[in-house]
Amino acid sequence: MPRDRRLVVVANRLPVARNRAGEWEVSPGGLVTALLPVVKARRGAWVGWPGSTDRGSRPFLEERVRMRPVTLSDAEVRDYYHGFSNRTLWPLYHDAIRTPEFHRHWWRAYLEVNRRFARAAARTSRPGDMVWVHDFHLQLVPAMLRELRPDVKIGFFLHIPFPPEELFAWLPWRKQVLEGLLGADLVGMQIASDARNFSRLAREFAGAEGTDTELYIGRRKVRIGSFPISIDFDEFNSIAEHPETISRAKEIRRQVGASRKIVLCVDRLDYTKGFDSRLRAWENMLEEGHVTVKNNVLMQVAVPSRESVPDYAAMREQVERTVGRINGEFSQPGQVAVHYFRRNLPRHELVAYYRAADVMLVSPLRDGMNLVAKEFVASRPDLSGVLVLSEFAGAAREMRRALLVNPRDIDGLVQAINGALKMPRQDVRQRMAILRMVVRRHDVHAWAAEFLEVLNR
Ligand code: GDG
Repeated sequence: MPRDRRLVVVANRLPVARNRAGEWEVSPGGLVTALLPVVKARRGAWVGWPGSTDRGSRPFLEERVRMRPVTLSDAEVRDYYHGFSNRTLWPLYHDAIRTPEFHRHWWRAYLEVNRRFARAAARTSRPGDMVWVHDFHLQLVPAMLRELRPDVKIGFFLHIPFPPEELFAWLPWRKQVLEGLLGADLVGMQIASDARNFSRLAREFAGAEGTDTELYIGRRKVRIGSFPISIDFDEFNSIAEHPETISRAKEIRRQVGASRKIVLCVDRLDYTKGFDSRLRAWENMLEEGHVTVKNNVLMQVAVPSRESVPDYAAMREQVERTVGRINGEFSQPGQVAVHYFRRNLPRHELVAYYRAADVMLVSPLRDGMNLVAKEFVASRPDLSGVLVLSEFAGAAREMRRALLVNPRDIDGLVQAINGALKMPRQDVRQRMAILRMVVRRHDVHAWAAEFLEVLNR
């Protein structure tokens, strides 16, 4: 890890939020866990939106990090965040699973808010700093910041997929977005195909020249690379080994019926996560007698998200209807076919569920990486549990010893879940040991260190 330069992180959200008592508290989540210690170690800074309720805009010191809040008006939250970010870019970058909407007033808000972030980043940075900009909300910031501060190193990392030309070309502002990203010295993507898509589009629409890993804008070099994000392996592993977690996992198993095998799913309630085909596969398995409520249960933890976006509300209703239909058809007194939790579980409780599961089913239709798959294996020091993983999650590129599935193929899902439930113990242990080694070797700290090492070159 290069130690010489100070690090400024620029992300949609600050890493702290006010709790009920009005005090700042570190927000949970992989990105914050990964980056906050790095920023702290470098006495760096973080630029981000403090959340809708807070109007204060003065920089403050928290967690030994200088926080610079960027304030947004209600109209900007509506147009930049719920609109352009969540209803234009999110669906477009996820294979247009829902039709993206294109509105010029949303774009104007995106432009304006990106400019505000760039100005805040410019004011926060000192000559020679590394500025690391994150995610699809802020794709214009690298070029805007370069205009203001050509004396800093600029990195950008995209947490979601970068689409191929057939989709990206739909975007009326495609050239501006590419030029925005090309303002960086290093553009990082989750997997190689995202990086390739970006490089090709940059040559096609933004006048860049060069190869898939090194582009030139005039004489300025922009590096492109894939940096698969990861998790804090040791943290999950040690929570999983804690006696309280072990006894809670046993209790969960007892509560659902000690002899029943648990198939677990954990997702944000998002249409990219593949709820529908996964539930239909489970229904199919019950209908055809591959599984019975007496011996098996599907547990779905679904964390509410983006509830003000109409597609999300509609999807939630559909998921709940399907769960109701399956339970109506198959549940028995004291034994439901699908346990559905629409809530955010505390971290240690989540790990107890990971530990209690026989099969973890992660079947997004498209996902930049998917941290749940990595968290599950980190939570299995007992070397049991089988991971069934969608080919369309970035994580599938590294986690080759999972049972890989096409999430749209119901028969394929049925076969994979069946295979996982019946897998011989020796095979389960071997696969899990390899998966754990993969994630342990490349944890989130290695991810951040690799990105910053390349940026620092
Ligand atoms: C984006 C990209 C990429 C879930 N339920 C609970 C809970 N979670 C936590 C998980 C995990 C996180 O939420 C979800 O992360 P994912 O990676 O699965 O998905 P996105 O939210 O879509 O994240 C994705 C990621 O960015 C990072 O680059 O991998 O592809 O879409 O950490 O643990 N946490 C707690 N209770 C829950 O009930 N505490």
